[in-house]
Amino acid sequence: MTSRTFNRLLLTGAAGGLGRVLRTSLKPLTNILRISDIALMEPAQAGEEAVRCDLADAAGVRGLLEGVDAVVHMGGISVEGPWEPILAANIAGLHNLYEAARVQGVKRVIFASSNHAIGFNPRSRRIDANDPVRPDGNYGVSKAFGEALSRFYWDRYGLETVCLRIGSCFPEPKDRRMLITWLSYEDMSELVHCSLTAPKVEHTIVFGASANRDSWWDNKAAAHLGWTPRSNTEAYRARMEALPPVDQSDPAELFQGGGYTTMGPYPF
Ligand code: NAI
Ligand code: 15L
Repeated sequence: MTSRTFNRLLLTGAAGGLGRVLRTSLKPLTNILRISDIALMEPAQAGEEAVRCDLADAAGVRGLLEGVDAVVHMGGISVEGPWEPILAANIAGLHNLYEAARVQGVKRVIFASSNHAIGFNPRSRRIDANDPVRPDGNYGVSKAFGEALSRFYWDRYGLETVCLRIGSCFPEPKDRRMLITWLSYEDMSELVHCSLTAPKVEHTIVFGASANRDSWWDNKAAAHLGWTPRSNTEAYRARMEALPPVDQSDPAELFQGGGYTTMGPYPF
């Protein structure tokens, strides 16, 4: 018998920025942490299994999900860009993941969505999880797809998902916008922990920002996760506000998604 919550937890995107943080913080929750990425990962340590896999490879993803209890899905293209790689990793790849999870009887997926699923909301609006998606590019569309796909797997198959609409999760905020959108690594780890262990999540959408002074996002629809962010951006405010002034009429300054709203189009 074990006191750990899971026997085998799968972490995708384990070679990435957030995956590397979660690789450490998820360990106490599971007997075996299966880590996966298309890129090379640090070698597996005690209590880990490393499986290199392209999410676009359906057979590979079927094998990846074998024996897995729950998934923390961080893998995929994580920025705006041309359609084809996003289609392969974030659309076909996510479908592969959910089909494999369904076949395997996985109970819960924590899906890294993004604020770019709602990035075309003006900064003057405060929104919650019931507001419609307003993606701000190919990448945002793929995250909106992930939210719809996971909703379908809950309604049809009872596979629970928490969609994390992550703001900007880096060691520190990098610009004025991130004074509002920043999510500390500590708060991110705690959010994933709460999402995995809350007794019942069904299909939940939660905005991932720390307890910053200003916010565009209302998390009342995710209160059942029991997540309370503790970090904030006040220690960075003076430095960010001293950066060169921005053009307030630039769409990148008007919308929540920032610069993503002005990227593209890409060669077609
Ligand atoms: P990252 O780009 O550092 O990590 C993503 C990982 O996915 C990489 O290691 C990459 O090799 C892997 N990957 C890419 N294509 C793949 C494929 N076809 N098959 C398997 N693996 C593949 O991104 P980061 O910052 O760690 O973000 C993690 C997740 O959180 C991503 O899904 C991202 O979209 C989402 N997110 C992150 C935010 C942030 O501020 N860091 C904000 C909003 C969402
Ligand atoms: C994201 O979704 C990206 O993964 C990350 O690199 C940042 O661009 C972040 O959004 C953001 O909006 O700051």
